[in-house]
Amino acid sequence: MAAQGDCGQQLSGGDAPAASDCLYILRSAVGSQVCNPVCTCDVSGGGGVTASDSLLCLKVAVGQQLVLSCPCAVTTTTTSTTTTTEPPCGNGSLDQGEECDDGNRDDCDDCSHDCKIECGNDVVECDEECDDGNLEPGDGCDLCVHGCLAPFMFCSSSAQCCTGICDGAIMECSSCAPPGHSCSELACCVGDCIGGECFFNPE
Ligand SMILES: [Ca+2]
Ligand SMILES: [Ca+2]
Ligand SMILES: [Ca+2]
Ligand SMILES: [Ca+2]
Repeated sequence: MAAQGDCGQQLSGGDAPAASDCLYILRSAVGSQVCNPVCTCDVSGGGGVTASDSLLCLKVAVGQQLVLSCPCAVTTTTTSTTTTTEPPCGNGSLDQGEECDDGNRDDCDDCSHDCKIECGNDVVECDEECDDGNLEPGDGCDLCVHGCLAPFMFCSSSAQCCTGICDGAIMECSSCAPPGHSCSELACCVGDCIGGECFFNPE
């Protein structure tokens, strides 16, 4: 909505300039009035206040659909709404292309500055002991902390295995005792437990 002081409206406060406003512009063009600010009388935007500005004003005042374009920040009808767009990453909600959004742009808090999950990206960073590119446990790296090895994972010592032992014959963690090993704590993988030791198919 236009108001007094808007483009062309030195006097009136209506939606469009009134004839009295246009007369004011004409007087200003001939120097008998002073527009304040001057730009509000230059309704054509042509630079300077002229008789043609008052004519354009008059056309609008009588209802012609013409656009007044005063070269000042104030305009007749446009109200500009300023929308502040927050940066999508760091706004706390998951937007397109984001793996996470923890509401900040900091690294090393599980969600990186560019909204990527830090653990599981196959890059050892921050305070990660390891990063094997996944979040699966049992493969030696469990949520970026050194972890134990699940059965059938390649191993070099039994201490690495989550359960059971490292089967030295195949170098895999085994949750059962292979032949030749003690069956006091683990059941035999194959064969029978005879005298505390696993024997494969003794028959
Ligand atoms: Ca976001
Ligand atoms: Ca973060
Ligand atoms: Ca990582
Ligand atoms: Ca893993």
